[in-house]
Amino acid sequence: MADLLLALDVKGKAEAVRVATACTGELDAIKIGYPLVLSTGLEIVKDLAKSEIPIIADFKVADIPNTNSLICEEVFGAGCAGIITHAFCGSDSLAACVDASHDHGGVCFVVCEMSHPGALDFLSGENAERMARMAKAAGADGIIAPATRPERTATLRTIIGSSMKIYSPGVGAQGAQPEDVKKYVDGIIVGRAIYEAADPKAAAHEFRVRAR
Ligand code: BMP
Repeated sequence: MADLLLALDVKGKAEAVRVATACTGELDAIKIGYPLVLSTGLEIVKDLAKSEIPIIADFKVADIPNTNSLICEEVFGAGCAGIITHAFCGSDSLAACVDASHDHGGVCFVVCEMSHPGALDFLSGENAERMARMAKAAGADGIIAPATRPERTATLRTIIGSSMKIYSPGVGAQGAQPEDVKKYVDGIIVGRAIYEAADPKAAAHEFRVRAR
């Protein structure tokens, strides 16, 4: 049984609030990222907070430790419940992100293997497994692993164990189905297949039911 996270990659407050409001009751969390936040500012977090579900900032943080900590300060200060970081900058940068998240009462998820085909160039295989071990050692709350390669997500699950969560993108527009990964993960991340649907609530409802 997996939760449903909406990847709200729309532009502008009106559209973001329209989709989030339409999906009320069907979502377990909303993931926001650069497309939305660059078009609205972080104030959008307060507008989305009305939906009373956690807002996770997918900023794929990838910098030196001090900068990572400063980014976390802004994200959690704005009201987010979680942040998504990269691990490839090294264990000190990763630890800064995890520690700052926990200091602010939030959670930190670590990108290990990405869902798109180009991930096979670098963000996959041995590198992904190494980053999963790093995420576990850093005390991260979970990892991001691909629904498009469920066998890889299953492998990463064996590395992190059951005490950490896995959120999995790639369902819907990228071709994966909830049934492909739901037994390995704690949540599926769905964007376009919900926010571009004629009836986002109905689409979200269907994904939620299929993820259960
Ligand atoms: P969509 O369902 O529209 O393909 O959106 C997927 C979301 O998950 C996007 O926000 C994307 O940035 C994110 N994502 C992904 O697709 N693959 C990854 O490996 C990591 C991601 O964060």
